Amino acid sequence: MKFAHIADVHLGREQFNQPFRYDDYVKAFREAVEKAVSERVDFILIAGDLFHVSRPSPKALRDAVEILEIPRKKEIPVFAIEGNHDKTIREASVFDLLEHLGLIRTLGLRREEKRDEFLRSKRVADRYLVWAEVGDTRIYGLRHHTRWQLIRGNTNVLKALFRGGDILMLHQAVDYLAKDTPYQDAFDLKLSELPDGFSYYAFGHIHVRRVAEPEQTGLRGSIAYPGSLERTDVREASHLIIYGERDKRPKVKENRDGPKGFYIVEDFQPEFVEVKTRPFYRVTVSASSKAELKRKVEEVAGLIPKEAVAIIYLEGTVKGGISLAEFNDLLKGSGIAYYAFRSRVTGEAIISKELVGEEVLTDWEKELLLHLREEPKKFPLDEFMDWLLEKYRQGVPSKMNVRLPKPAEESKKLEKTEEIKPIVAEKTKETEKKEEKEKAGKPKVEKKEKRPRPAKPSSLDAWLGGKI
Ligand SMILES: [Mn+2]
Repeated sequence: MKFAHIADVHLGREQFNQPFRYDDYVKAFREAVEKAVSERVDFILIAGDLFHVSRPSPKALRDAVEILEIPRKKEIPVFAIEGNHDKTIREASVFDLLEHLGLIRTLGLRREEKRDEFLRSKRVADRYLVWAEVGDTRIYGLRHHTRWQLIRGNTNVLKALFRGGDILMLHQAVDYLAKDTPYQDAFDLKLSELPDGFSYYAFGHIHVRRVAEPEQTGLRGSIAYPGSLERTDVREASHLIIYGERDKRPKVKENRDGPKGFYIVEDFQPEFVEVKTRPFYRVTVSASSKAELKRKVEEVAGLIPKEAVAIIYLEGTVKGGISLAEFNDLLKGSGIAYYAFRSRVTGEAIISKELVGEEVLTDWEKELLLHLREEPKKFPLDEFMDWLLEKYRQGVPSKMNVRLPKPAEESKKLEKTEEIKPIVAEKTKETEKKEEKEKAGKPKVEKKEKRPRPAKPSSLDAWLGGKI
């Protein structure tokens, strides 16, 4: 059994408002799918963010249809989940349309039962869990959810839904693999929160390539992120040029997170397949005067290939600071496909940003700032509101990614403010028992159903905060 694992395609994105960047994203997807098909895979997985937005343009949709026709003609099924960029709470999504055309099959919790050559369904609360079977390989998946939807009190929705199988496809950032990525302090799941018993964890969301082997994690299978198919952020640059204040000449090196592509997985072992992408240079030029910055920038331009994208950071302490307008026309004649300057130059007597961050802001304010700095697409308003409400529910904690309060703690709070009713005491006992069991490593989430509950009927909908 052999399959392709692709993630974070972001079709429809026109990076830097450059039409050629739209084409680059389409080309990368076409190359990945063609390579997968020529490898004669049994199926293709798309682990979220096929599109850059949940309502793609007709052009992006046409390109997706054209490319997805390639595996369909060879009768290679494509299984997909929605990512944070392309999920929707509307009743019908673009994924439904592609599914209707027979181009993809969407896995996860769905409103309707799905059964065909590959899809199987099981009723869960008021939804259907839809998974795929290819031969004797069982593939499960769930679209992107926020941490606050997945881990609610001591209910872990993932562990409740998934009790093992061959492949688990998710679009979430796991802390263990998020080091040195934008998700380092904003992960969705801790390693221990992943359901065990899968031979391969086909993940998306982190845009750089990462694999964690079973020996590292203690899980049955590897957790793998193929990374985005094209470069979505300067951190994913192919090359780095550093021209420091004391350097006689610039240093050029390849970025460890530079190569882009996807995995071909055989016997649950991922093998990286590179996809050709446009060179992308991240340049840092440091100097103590405007004239020196300009001279160094012109010198560096000779090292950047014409077809490249280049983001040039200007650094140093320059009297009176600089205006980027004076740099924007500097490389006009260079022929470089796209370049942009970012200034980190400081005038004198500026309070260190680090000092402000460390000394003045509380942890919760730092986290808030971190979220506000995110692109709205990456952290949409509805998720931000979820997050904010959850923080307030917890009484604005001071630690990042704090553990959610355990029901036992909540009960204690109740005891202080209200009369102790027998039912509260009973709940606490049961919760304690449950916690002991969890400590022993056997979470039994279905027990929750037997606990005294409010009049509202239990449903997965309620677990997920009314949004699936
Ligand atoms: Mn993405």
